[in-house]
Amino acid sequence: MSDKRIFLAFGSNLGNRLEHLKAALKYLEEHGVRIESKSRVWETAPWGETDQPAFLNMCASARTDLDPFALLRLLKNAEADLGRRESSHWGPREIDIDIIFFGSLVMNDQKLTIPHPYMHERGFVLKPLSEIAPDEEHPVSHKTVSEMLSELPKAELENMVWISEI
Ligand code: PH2
Ligand code: MG
Ligand code: MG
Repeated sequence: MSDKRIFLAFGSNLGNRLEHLKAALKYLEEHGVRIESKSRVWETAPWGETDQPAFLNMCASARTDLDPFALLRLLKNAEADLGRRESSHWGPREIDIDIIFFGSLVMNDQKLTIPHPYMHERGFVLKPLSEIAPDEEHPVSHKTVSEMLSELPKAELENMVWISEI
């Protein structure tokens, strides 16, 4: 069994958003994902589908023995158990947990793309990620998280404020 370092992004914009983030971290700890570091929690303007409530977003690094598909299944189970209902692709959700990096793995499967295909465009991922892993390299572009963050359009970071520690 190989132990991999992974980075996850969390988001919630329905119900008690902070409690959803806390419950997600607890759920993962109880199911074989060892959380190693956590960013602060940021409130961010909705991206993609803009007519929906503001999100709370955060990132965490963790270690796991699970393979990528087992990890994806666990994240989907966590989302369902924590009360996530069906919504549109970029629509509102109680909790969303996405795989950003999985070691230095690169994969493009119908069900799972790693690294996350939009991570380099999203302030709500890169800003929290930069708090815990500024020097982590994207395995395809070889840019660090800090570099990707500095290349974002300014507007992408304007509508986000940090809310609390977690
Ligand atoms: N997630 C989405 C769509 N839009 N916007 C923000 N600010 N934060 C998110 O986590 C988010 C989003 C779909 O996963
Ligand atoms: Mg998402
Ligand atoms: Mg998701």
